Amino acid sequence: MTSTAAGAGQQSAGGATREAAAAKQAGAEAEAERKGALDGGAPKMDARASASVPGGGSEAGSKGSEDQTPRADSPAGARAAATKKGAAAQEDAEPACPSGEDTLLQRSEALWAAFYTDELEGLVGKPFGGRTAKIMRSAKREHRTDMSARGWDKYGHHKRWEKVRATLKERNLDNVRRIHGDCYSLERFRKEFELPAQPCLIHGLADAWPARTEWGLKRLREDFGERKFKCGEDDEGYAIKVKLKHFLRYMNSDNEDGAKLDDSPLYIFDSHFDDDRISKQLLQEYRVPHLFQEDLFRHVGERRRPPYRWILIGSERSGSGVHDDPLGTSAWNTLVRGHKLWTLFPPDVPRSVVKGRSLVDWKNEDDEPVDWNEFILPRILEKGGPELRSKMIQFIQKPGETVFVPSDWWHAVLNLDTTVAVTQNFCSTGNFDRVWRQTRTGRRKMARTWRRTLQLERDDLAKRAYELDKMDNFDLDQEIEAADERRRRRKIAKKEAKKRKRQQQHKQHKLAKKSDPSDGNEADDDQDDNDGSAKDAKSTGSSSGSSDSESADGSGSGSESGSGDESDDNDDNKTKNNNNN
Ligand SMILES: O=C(O)CCC(=O)C(=O)O
Repeated sequence: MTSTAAGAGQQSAGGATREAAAAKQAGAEAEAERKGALDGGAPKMDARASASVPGGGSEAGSKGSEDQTPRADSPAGARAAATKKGAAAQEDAEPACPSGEDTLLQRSEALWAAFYTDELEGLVGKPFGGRTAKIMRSAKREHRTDMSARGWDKYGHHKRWEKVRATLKERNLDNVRRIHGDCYSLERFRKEFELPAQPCLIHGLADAWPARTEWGLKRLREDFGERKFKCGEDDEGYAIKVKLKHFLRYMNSDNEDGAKLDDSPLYIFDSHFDDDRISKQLLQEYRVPHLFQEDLFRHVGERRRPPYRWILIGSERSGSGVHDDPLGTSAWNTLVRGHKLWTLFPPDVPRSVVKGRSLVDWKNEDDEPVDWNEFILPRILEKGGPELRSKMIQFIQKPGETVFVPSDWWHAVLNLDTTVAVTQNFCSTGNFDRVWRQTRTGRRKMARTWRRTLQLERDDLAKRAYELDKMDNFDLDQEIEAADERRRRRKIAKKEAKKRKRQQQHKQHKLAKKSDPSDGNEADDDQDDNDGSAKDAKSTGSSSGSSDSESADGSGSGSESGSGDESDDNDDNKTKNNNNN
């Protein structure tokens, strides 16, 4: 076991860390809360809540009649309903906040440290090696073709991780606004956070989720171990999938192929929640919080809409590189296990500044999330000075907490320990303008379908879309025609280039034959054909040299580019990405 793992294990086994000892009282409180969550202390989701689980298609506020009172199926809504008689005015329907909200929410710095437990310690399973190691090596090779599968520890992050984690904790600004979900109706939340696009950390939204008790690694392995989850992407953007049981063995291993030594471990980031029994089961175990029920992409249809919900399982040092979310959508992200360090910058900070690629010493460094947090961000801040620093929001998310990321905010996330989370992206009335403007250029044909269905279901928004187009002098139908024409021309140009290449090769062969008449046979023609087939073989991305039916599955079945009807030249077609986007 590495020193990193041992450190985490001690915290877990001993039930106390140095910091926790220093804040004994606070730590005890935290431990009690943690135990409550892990031992089944969290209440089960009530029947009404489970009736509108994510897969259930329930959506408040559809057809333009946004429900302005707290939802009756939220804890706050239930309380409000119980205490209010008759039709109370909407303003009056704001629920009472939990007592001592401020002190409860502004937890001491030492408190979160007490939460460090390494669930992996309790995960007794088959040892990592042989076939599993081979599968994971293959996944690594496909995910990082620029690196050898055995070179994932070359920057030695694991050796200094405890120190780095402590430094990150000290450096953490902890300046996010914290609220309690019970204190907010959708209307109030929209006014205070969605419309002004202000990030926040929300407590209490997941208290009734079965996931809080059920999404321990042991149970996930027992029930879903045989299911494949996406843990990376190959160079062409196709999903790399492995069975959960293999991934968990990888996470739990400190041998040369294991995640405990990897600088930036593979990260499960899976959006395929739609069709199989397991997805359905997972969908039953959380619910879309009452603040995020409006889901306007729903009108595009389940098959056609862009990917929008992901389950995330990652080791310490894995994470998400700095990015903004696709098509101007906002996101909520609820952590079920572990701790995540979040860093956010507002949309007005340029991409090149937040990425900081010019500040990387490429010979000796990488730009994975762990590198960005450890070295690149301090350089970005040094260069950007106090003005940039004042724009940054940074905090540590703990189990049960939900982060709201408004449209177009840059965000980077580093997993500080073993984490399990769920996240969904959405378009609502609150961010519709931004999403429409990006969808009409990023997913033109889908935008046209969407506008058409909105006309039936939310005519106010269909009208708003036309209004925005008029304002910006944008003609969607014309754009689609122009894009089709561009695509047609590109196709022709490609075909012609291929033809020219073939003719040239043919000429060369002929010349060669002339100068050496003995060297002419059918193999020459085969040569031409091989060009194409070699390329096909590469693009299937199958794991090399493995006869394993369970080798990392880069077959492309998991491509997440949505409908596939338009491969527009826009970044926004890309999905949310782990690691480096
Ligand atoms: O790794 C994470 O939890 C962050 C996920 C994220 O940034 C995203 O889904 O856009």
